[in-house]
Amino acid sequence: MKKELCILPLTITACWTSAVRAQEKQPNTPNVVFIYADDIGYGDLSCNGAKTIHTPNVERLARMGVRFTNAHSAAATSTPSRYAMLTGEYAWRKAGTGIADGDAASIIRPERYSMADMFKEAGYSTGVVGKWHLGLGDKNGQQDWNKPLKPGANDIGFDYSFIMAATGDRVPCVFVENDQVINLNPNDPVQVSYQKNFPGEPTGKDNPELLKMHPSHGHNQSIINGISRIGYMKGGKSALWKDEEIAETLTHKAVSYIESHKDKPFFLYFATQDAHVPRVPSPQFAGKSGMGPRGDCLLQFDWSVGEILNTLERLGLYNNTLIILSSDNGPVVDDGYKDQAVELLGNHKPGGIYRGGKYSAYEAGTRVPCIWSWKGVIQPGSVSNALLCQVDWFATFAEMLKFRLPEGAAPDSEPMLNAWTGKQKKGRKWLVLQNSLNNLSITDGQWKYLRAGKGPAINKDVNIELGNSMEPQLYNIKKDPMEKNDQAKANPKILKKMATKLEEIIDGRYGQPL
Ligand code: NG6
Ligand code: CA
Repeated sequence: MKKELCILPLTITACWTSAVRAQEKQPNTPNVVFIYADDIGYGDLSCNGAKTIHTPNVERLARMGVRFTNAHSAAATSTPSRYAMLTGEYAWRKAGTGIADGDAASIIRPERYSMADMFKEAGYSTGVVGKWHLGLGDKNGQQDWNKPLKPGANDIGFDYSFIMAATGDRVPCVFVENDQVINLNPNDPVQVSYQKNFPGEPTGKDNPELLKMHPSHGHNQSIINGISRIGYMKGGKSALWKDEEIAETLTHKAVSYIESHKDKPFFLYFATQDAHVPRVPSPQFAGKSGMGPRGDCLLQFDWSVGEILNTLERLGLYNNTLIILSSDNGPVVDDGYKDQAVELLGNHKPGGIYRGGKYSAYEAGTRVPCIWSWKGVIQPGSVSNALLCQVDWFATFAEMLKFRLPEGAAPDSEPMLNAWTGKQKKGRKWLVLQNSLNNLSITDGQWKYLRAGKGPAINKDVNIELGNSMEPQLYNIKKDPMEKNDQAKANPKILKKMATKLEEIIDGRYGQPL
């Protein structure tokens, strides 16, 4: 299927003049900057009550805008959250949207109408900098990393991309700029396999003596910069990133993107690697939090936020920029490396008061930090308890731009501009969420029903309750936000109502499967 760049009733002229319209329609066409953290939990930031970690730049952003207390990522892990955010479709509707390997093919295919497509059509420049984790290339495991990796971010609506293919702990450990691995020496090509090692290459499993950071579980394959990763890679020495420089590199790219696009509307999706594993802060932050590398990476994230804010302020863009900060899923302490995160945690509660964490169907899995700031439109320093989800950003931006989406685009995304700008305290009527095993839950803001599903109750490696159970669960989230008292047996009527609604939403898809 070919992507319809502009469908009826939009006329070709409307398309052609969209850039002009975009400029004229202020304040409906603010610049949009996402700062999207990785694995940073609700309780990890001082604006949400953290006491032992101080994140002043995030606080500064919160003072400028509205801070949400009940905003969710669409899933409890990265790939499905990002998929849902950029397509406006719940990821559980689409096979192959689980945590992607580093050699996964493009998960959002070019024919899919994405959020970036919409911004582009509305006359925006569109850029993505940072963690991608949505696959690259045409076929799983078949990429030639020494040639253009197509399709990629530039084929789903981004004019500019500077990305990590997957995650910091997955090979290949290289940056990809506009489809091409950068700093590559043609005499030392990159090879990647998620099947088997390349003969003679050391691994974390067989050569622990070569490691500067040891895995606690998994992460024992190719060794890059003294850290063993998921997957095998060989070659590309000149292209390898240095882990302690990732935050700086990405932040500087994001800053220069803003600088060079300041004169017309732009959309920047800046996805940090902090505080995902492996946590290797720059010397500026190493040892500064007293909580080990995880805490240091939270400070580093805050620094990145500060750099973005300083840039927007310096360029006089505050007045016409919508700044959004959030995270792709909840927090995890030990996610596979012995980095002292558990030992040095002290009283810090990465998920705030909430149960579970990354991977989990319980609240801490998806209830993430979230701030929207837009000078002149959003009341500074406000707080909203509305039930909201990142899957709605797509339709909300369409509402903001007065942009008519093509039929079938963003099928699960609800336009909620008044809620996201803090003007209305009511959020979603129903929200469906997924944990790492695609077990679904549904909430109406008061009740939360967890559908029965297979899987362990706890992931012992990461020490997180996943919410999987062969019995359905029901919690009164309003009265019992910590999900302590399962009400399933006591409230069969509510249980049935929630279960029925969930099945209805599962069955009633509006768009066409691609
Ligand atoms: C898990 C990894 C974890 C992390 C996660 C993805 C192991 C044992 N664990 O499979 O370390 O990489 O995938 O995280 O390999 S996410 O935030 O990108 O979804
Ligand atoms: Ca994540």
